[in-house]
Amino acid sequence: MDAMAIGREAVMLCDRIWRNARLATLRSDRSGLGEVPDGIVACRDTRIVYAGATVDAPAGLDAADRIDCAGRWITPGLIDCHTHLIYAGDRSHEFELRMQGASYAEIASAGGGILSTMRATRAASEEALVESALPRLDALIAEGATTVEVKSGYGLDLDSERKQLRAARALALRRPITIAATFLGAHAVPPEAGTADYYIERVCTEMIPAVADEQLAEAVDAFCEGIAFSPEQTARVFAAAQAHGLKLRLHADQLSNTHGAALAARFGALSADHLEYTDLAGVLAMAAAGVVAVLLPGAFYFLRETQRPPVELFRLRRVPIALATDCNPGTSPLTSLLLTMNMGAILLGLTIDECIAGVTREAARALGRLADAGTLEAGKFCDLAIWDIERPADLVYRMGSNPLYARVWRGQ
Ligand code: DI6
Ligand code: FE
Repeated sequence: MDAMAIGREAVMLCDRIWRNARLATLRSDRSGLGEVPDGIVACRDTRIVYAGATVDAPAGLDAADRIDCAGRWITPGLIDCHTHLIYAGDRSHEFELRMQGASYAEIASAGGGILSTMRATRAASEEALVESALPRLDALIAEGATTVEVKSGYGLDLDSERKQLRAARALALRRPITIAATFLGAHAVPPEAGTADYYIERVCTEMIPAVADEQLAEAVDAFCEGIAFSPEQTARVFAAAQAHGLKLRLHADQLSNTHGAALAARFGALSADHLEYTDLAGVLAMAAAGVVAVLLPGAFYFLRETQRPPVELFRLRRVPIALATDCNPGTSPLTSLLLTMNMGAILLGLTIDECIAGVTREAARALGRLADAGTLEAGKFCDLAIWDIERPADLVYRMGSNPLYARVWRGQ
């Protein structure tokens, strides 16, 4: 081999390199946040080709575009793995009623709650749904979000659910963001359905097959709760979803213990979410099945819940913990993953590292997207958040200020 060929082989050219940075890689083969005090991230064709210590970088790694991060911290782009971002209407009046003493359940049974959002969502065009969701999405993006899950569940008939899912996916055409769409037809019983059983039948035999056929969602979720659907009805939804190759998520044990966590585990769901009332048996089942616990401190706060999810048991049994906004008009009008992390620490007792992992690596795991996102590792999408902070704890500590310096989605 001649010298030139050797020289050429030694050069590993990529599109862009972020250098002189401190990294929180979140790699699970490293302890804590997988911190690298003097690191670089290199990107080619939307994917990371190297993320790690500058001294360990492959010889000859170079790029035309080399960005000096001046010692700033880089984390994986943030991931909001549980939102109801697409909806129409306004529920601030219900908030006023709640502040005057009405309960969430009372408002719901008086025709408010999910059904009031359903009426507004049915009446809205797909474009209007996209437009009204963009400010909420932009708030998440402004804090470094690069992947956002979006659920349907305010249409509650096939055409309106389709419209909601199309609007969710259209968000990705309007902003540089990865959208993961989830079908939540089993969110509430629409008035025209009569009984819950009849509606669940429609969900299983008409809606799920159509959603799967048209590839409108990658996962199916359900609201398993005393005020919503029973474990038995939820099991029917899960069986239909599995028959159509869709992933499973579950709103479980939020307001009471209906053994939703164990049900999610029995079906091999990716995640069970909320989990305030989950008991030891539920935690053990989740641990055995590898179900991610998605904790939603925004809803816990907004509903003034007092029963905390069993965080110590999750830790002890090594159940992965993710955190998300649950952004929705009724119980968590929250569009900040930074504040979500702060609430995770203060209200739920999570550590700093658990909070940061909860909106990156573990959120990716909850979406079944760990191969593509959630850590700074070669092969994953180059989704980065670059922060003006001294220590990672700054991300969890602050309330209401945003230290994001730059956000990178797929290398751009
Ligand atoms: N759990 C919740 O807290 C929300 N949905 C759900 O499944 C409530 C949604 C709403 O009130 O609009
Ligand atoms: Fe939710």
